[in-house]
Amino acid sequence: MSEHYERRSKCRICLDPVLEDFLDLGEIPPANGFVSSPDQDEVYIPLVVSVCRNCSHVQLRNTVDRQFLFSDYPYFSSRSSPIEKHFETYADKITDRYLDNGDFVVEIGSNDGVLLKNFENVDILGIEPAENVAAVAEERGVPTRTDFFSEKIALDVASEERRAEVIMANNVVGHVDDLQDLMRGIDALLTDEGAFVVEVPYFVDLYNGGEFDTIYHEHISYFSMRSFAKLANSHGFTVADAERVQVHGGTIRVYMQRTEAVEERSALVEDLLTLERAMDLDQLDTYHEFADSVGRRREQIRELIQELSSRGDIVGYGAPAKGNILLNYCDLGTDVIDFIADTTPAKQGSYAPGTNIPVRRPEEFEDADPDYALLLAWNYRDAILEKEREFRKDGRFVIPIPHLDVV
Ligand code: DWN
Repeated sequence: MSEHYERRSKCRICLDPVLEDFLDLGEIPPANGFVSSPDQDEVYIPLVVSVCRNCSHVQLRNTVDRQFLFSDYPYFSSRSSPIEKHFETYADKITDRYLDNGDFVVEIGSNDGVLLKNFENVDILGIEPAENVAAVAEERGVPTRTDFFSEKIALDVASEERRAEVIMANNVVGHVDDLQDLMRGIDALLTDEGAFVVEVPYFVDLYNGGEFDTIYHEHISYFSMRSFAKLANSHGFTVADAERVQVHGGTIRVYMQRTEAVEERSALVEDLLTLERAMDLDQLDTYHEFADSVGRRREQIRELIQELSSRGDIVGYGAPAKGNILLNYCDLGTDVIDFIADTTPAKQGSYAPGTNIPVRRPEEFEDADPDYALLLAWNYRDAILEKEREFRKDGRFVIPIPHLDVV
């Protein structure tokens, strides 16, 4: 075991020791590990993806120390306006579907309070491990406990406050190594009729879109509906409903309830299980073929960027975690990318992990007026192409994912 990560042998859902590696993205620093100087030492960690030969759950071979990853976190959900809008709609849906005045709502991994701040007439509590991010939530009036969620924390909250009618976890459950402890915590904190609502990138979208850059050390699990059903059922819960949501490159939102509280499971749950079977996601060959396609995409991206850099200046647009995976895996550094522009003050003035490409304010993108912009935040393509109409009069965006394109 390294001081920063530990190699797993057992599947995190079925606990069987039958993991098979299928994709190796190399040794890369943590995707949100922005550094203050190009001379700063960085920790390179193997990024290897495995699939369980028993239950087909896709997951990382190595678990990185969560304090190392999340204690001082540069990602603030509110810095991406489309995400703000997404969570406003989300809060309305949860309120209409589950809540009465005075109910108790908890969010695990609540970041800067971007979702909880939208709830009214209910008691709210965020649980967020990154102290710097939790402080922003508190400033905006979202009571936040700075902790990693666990069964112990759940029992503590339930005893102090009461049990929750709704617990939400958005882009968090994929970050959790001990899923069994997580579910025991949900069982301890949720009311008998309550709902555990989970939003994570959907593996079907990752697979179909070739979204290899969304694979990074923070994302331990890559969920399918089959994964969720198995995890829920092993703890007395059922996936009662689900929906696919177009954020972060394709997301699934699942609604879990205690099995005895579910009158009827929605048809979409069965439809997604059928879709996954039709994609042969229960076959090992499927994953090895996916890995081959990722290797081909890497070469295509490298060749295009090197060709374009011989014709003009290229800057990165957005400094998302996934962008750092793409740049490191495709070996694209300061030799071809001049800098990266990003709206997040915590990232501006830093250097991207591994490549040490400088991260600068959006104003410097306007001043530089480059020939090409590599859209690292491709998941916000429509909003950004609309916002940058002026640039596009003579500049071009390079879209790397899901289809390599120059627009
Ligand atoms: O799971 C996670 C996902 C959901 O969010 C977290 N582990 C970390 C984070 O991943 P990410 O960094 O890939 O998220 P985003 O939201 O794709 O990051 C977008 C980045 O681009 C932000 O740093 C903000 C920036 N941005 C920008 O500079 N201009 C975003 C927009 C919309 C813009 O116009």
